[in-house]
Order: sequence, then structure tokens, then C-alpha cells
Amino acid sequence: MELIATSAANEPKASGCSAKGCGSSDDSLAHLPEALRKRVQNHPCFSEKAHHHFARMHVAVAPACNIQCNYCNRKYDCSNESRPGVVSEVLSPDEAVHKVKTVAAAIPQMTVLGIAGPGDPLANPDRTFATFRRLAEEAPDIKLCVSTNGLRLPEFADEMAKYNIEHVTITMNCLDPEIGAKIYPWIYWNNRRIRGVKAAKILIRNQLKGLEMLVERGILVKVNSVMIPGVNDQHLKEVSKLVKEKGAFLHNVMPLIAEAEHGTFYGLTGQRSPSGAELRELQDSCADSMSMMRHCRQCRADAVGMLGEDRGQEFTLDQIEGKEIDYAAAMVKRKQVHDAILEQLDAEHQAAANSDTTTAARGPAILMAVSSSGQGVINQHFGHATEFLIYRVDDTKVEHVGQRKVELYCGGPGDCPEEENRLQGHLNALSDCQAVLSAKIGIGPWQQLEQAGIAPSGEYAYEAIETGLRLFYNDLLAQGKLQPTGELATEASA
Ligand code: CLF
Ligand code: SF4
Repeated sequence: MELIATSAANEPKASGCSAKGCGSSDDSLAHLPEALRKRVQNHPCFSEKAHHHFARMHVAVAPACNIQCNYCNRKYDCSNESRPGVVSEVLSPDEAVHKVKTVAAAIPQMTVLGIAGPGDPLANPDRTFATFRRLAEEAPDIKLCVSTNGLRLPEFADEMAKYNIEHVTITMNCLDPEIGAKIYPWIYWNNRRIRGVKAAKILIRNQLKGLEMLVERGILVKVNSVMIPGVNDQHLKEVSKLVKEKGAFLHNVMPLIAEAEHGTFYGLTGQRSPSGAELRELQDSCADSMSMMRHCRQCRADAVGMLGEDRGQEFTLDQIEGKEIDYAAAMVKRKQVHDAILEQLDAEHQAAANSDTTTAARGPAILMAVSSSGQGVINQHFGHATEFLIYRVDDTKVEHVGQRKVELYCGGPGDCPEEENRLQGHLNALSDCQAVLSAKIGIGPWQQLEQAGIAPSGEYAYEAIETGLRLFYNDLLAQGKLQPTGELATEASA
């Protein structure tokens, strides 16, 4: 196997970020140097804590792409950074700037504007940088973020630094061109279509070079990788290690989504996606050497709102056309909202820094699920959840490890579900969890959860997630309901 290497690796600038994991631990930023913590504490993707409080938006200004990925169908958005199967309304830079200011005024928690498609932002440099240039001038309180396949990164690293783009994502699926040839059938480079191993070699070389250049310029880099079972799954640990050495801040291993109806090569040839357990196992093994992102929602190229929610329909072009925005006034309000959230996060950070986490674990590590509609609080009815946040909890820490999508269980009054059938999806999604905490849980699902060995609780409604999890864990431990194996005891054995 040949691994592509560029010039000498840089010392990681993001050092101090513990292997415990940005975006993955009890206080995910606790081990970062203060200056770095400040840079990510309001970025919902670069900080797990931030994603409960701050929102992001994407503008779909970049339609073209300069490579082909086998998990992508050009009819849809770039699936390096989005769920395949959804299409965005492509905007001009002017339309994009107007949309960003409109959203920023309406959703003051929106701190980050990302360009992530629907093709590759750097394959559309004029449109991408025209948008960034105007936003840097007209909306300076918004962080600028970009996600790219990296082919043209070395060419544009300086340009990115110029517009104060502080956060960049590079999608890197491999370091080995032989593996790359199974993922990328071709690239378009220097006005030529190049195929196979040769194409993958150029792409990987440019990705690594681009990563080094961004790190040298003080830009925080996240690496996204799509986990493709049987193709690159055994290899991604190596990717994690090398990108960490080269100074990447975070690694986001995302599951391949390959459905025949999306018309992608992988979808049509039956390439399977990883299971949740396989993904978690790989993320855990990469976490030995790198900080892992585990709260990615594979958003679309025109996503608006908190991660996991999509308010794009409220801000379509026809709805915002002609709307006058007083951005100076909006900035005042936005600052007040941001300051209040950051004050709360700082207090939590201090409390975490002062807490004693040296006690040896007495209880087993278990998985617990939470339904939340945001703000880091258990504030969602079980029946209204379309996803559950999954935490690994033991005596000493509460660690966010992912999320599971479910079909809406309850559509409101008059939509009384055939509980047995409708709940099966929830039971499958939560089958490895020992507890679920919601703002409220109806009696029907409550009984079925208990029968499935999942302890339900509505007792911690409106508590902070970590507090609720900690208290419920302690309750279960005190009641002898946690087995050393991490399984919940049945009523009989408890
Ligand atoms: Fe967008 Fe990406 Fe910037 Fe975030 S998304 S460009 S880093 S602002 Fe975030 Fe969405 Fe996952 Fe991307 S949850 S798909 S990682
Ligand atoms: Fe599709 Fe994105 Fe890959 Fe381009 S980089 S082929 S848009 S997934």
C-alpha cells in the first residue's frame, strides 16, 4: 500500500486538545488552551457543547464539482457534507448575502455561515469568494466556514486566510491511492479528466498539502471521512492519526448513505452502509489518537438552524425577497444573545474545571438516550422526537457519542399511534441503550420501553442534559439496576 506524504508534517497548532475528544466529552473544551476554546465555543460543529445553543446556516452558491465520488449523484447536494437525496436552490452571491443577513436577524443564535455545496465550493471560486468577501465586510459578526474535497485547496489557502475564514473542513476518505481509486472514479485537474489511481494520488496530495497550508495560516481544520465498509473502514484509523499529526483539529467519521433510489454508484451496486455500532466502534478506535466529532447531522447544502433541525423553508428566496434588514441593529441584538449564552457556557466550563473527576469508576459505562429540542436541556416529549442524543455515562463522565434518527412517534392530537408497530423503530434504534430521558413519556411507550429493558424517565424534564443523565444514572446505580456488564437488571433480578 502506498501512502501519499507531503513535506514535513507541521507541529499540531491545536495541541492541548485531549484525545478524550472535542465534541465528545463531558466538558468537550475543558482541555483546550483558552484562546482555542474561545475560537470554537460558538461553532456548533467544532464544539459539541456549542451545538446545543448555536445554529449554523449554509448557502448553496457552488453548483459545480471537480471530482466524482462514488457516493454522489450530481442531481443532489455534495454528499461529502450532506445527506444525499436532497436538492438545494442554487443562489447567486447577492441572493446568498441577503439570505444570510435575513436569517442572522431572525435567528440571533446563528453564528456560522458555511458554504458546503451543492458541488464543491472551490470548484466555484468566484461565487464562493464573492459571497465570503461581502459577508466579511457587511456581517463581520458571522464566522465563515467552508467544506471542500480539497483538490484546489493549495491554490486558495491564502485567499481563505484573507477573508478571515477560521474554520475549514476537508473531506478525506483515504491516504492510499489504491483505496482512493475505489472511491473516486475521476477528477478534473488542469483541464483534463484523470482517472483511477493517478487521480486519487493527485487528490490526496492536494488534500494533505492544503491541510498543512491552512494549519500554517492558523485556520482550524476539521477532516470529514465517509466510512465505507469493505473499502476504507480498516484504513480510517490511519487517516485519523496522520491528519492529527498534520495539525487537524477534529475528525468527523460519517456513515456512508447508499440507497439505490439516489442513483449513486454505491447505491446501485449494493454497497452497504455501516451499522450504528460499526460506526461507533470505528469512532472509538480513532479517538485513541484524535478528537472525534460525533454530533454531525450530515446537513444539506442549504441547511438553516440548529444542527438536526432544518428551517430552510422559512427563508426561501420568494419569502425573503425585498425584505429590508437593518443589520447594525441586528448585530446589537445578536451580541446580547451570544453574550448570554457564552456566559452560561463559561460558568459550566468553570464548574467542570473545578469538579473532581479523579474518582475511580464504581458503576459500569452504559448508553443513555435523551430527547431534546435544543439549549442543552431535556425539553422534548418522547413522542415528538425525531432523533435521540446518545451518551455514554459512567461514574466519572458523561460523553456524547452520537444520535439516532427515528420516525415521529406521535403526530399530535388525533394521531394515536398503533403503539406496537410505531414504537418498534424506536426500540430498535435504542436497543443498546439502558435508559431514555424525555420531558414526558406516555404510559404506552413507557411500558414497552421497560419491557425492552430500557429504563424510561420523565423526572428530569427541563434539567440540563448532563445533570439529568448524571442524576438518573446515580438513581439506577443506587437501586442496583446497573449490572457490571453495563446491562440493566430486569425487575426480577434488581
Ligand atoms: Fe457547515 Fe460544515 Fe461548517 Fe458546520 S456543517 S460547513 S463545519 S458550518 Fe457540521 Fe453539518 Fe456535519 Fe458539516 S453538522 S454536515 S460537520
Ligand atoms: Fe459529489 Fe461532493 Fe464528491 Fe463533488 S465532492 S462528487 S459534489 S460528494
